[in-house]
Amino acid sequence: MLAPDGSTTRVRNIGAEVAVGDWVQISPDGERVDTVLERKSALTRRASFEGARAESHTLAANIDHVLLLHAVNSEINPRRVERELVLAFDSGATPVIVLTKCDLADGPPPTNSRQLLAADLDVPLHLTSAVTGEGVDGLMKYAEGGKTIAVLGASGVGKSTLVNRMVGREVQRTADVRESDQRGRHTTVAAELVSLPNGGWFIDTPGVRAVSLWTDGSGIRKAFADVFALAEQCRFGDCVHEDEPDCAVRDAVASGVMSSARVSAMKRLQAEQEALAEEQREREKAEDRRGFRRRRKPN
Ligand SMILES: Nc1nc2c(ncn2[C@@H]2O[C@H](COP(=O)(O)OP(=O)(O)OP(=O)(O)O)[C@@H](O)[C@H]2O)c(=O)[nH]1
Ligand SMILES: [Mg+2]
Ligand SMILES: [Zn+2]
Repeated sequence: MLAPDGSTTRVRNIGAEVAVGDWVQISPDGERVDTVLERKSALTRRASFEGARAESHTLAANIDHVLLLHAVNSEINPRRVERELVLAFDSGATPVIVLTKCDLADGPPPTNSRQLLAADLDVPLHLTSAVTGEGVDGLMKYAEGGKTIAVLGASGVGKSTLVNRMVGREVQRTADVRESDQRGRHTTVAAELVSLPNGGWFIDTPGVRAVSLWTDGSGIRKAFADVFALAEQCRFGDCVHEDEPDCAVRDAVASGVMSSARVSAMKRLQAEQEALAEEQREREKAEDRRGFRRRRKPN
């Protein structure tokens, strides 16, 4: 943890849910975290361990921009980018798409969201190379004025190499990807807050395998703003774009204006969000019942 003079200090953290980037109050004896101050934004996903009930995992807190990193020398999966955009919009920070390793590009890399997602989104897209330095200054500006940027991406896409390049020396360990499939080795194992030369901050994060949603649906509305704009023209206000008459979304798919894969992806994410909401409601009910039994138990 960082003291106001810039030095780091270690305290025990008993019971408090703290993420990298949080502001905390420490007990007067300097021993433990007393309070975690309210977050202005948080990059949160559903915990990914097997069989997990609805639990959240915050990767980084109090961030201004989330950089979604993808390497151009492997195929970029638009469905994964969409999921990451939902997560990033839900965080309350501003998403930025970053295509890394441009020095290794076979063909011309996509230069805008339409080429990548078959959608015109108001999300900036940067091409970078940590080897040549191309595009790195363009990312630095997101941290100007003491701002915080966090990165999100699969292992091996170059998150730690990017922060090293921005700092100008090796502050984070990096490792080669597997030659066969370009996968990384999960070199970064915990999120780290790194200070940048321009006064801003960079939160390096471990590679994320599966991006599971932790959302109330608002991130989906923003990440699929194009579909939602079309849906305004559907005859029914609650159209789910299946077999309703006069559905503007299906018409747009039929005429080739809208990608059908994109609409299907949106529906899958909405179903995932609804399942999560249902799980959370069940859980709250179960907790209420337990609380009720405890209250009734004679002491
Ligand atoms: N050619 C080239 N290689 C790069 C670039 N950026 C990163 N790499 C290489 O990609 C490999 C993985 O980079 P890392 O920075 O460790 O990847 P990471 O995203 O931090 O991975 P995890 O910590 O495992 O999540 C290293 O061998 C880097 O040298 C780049 O712009 N160009
Ligand atoms: Mg790393
Ligand atoms: Zn419709």
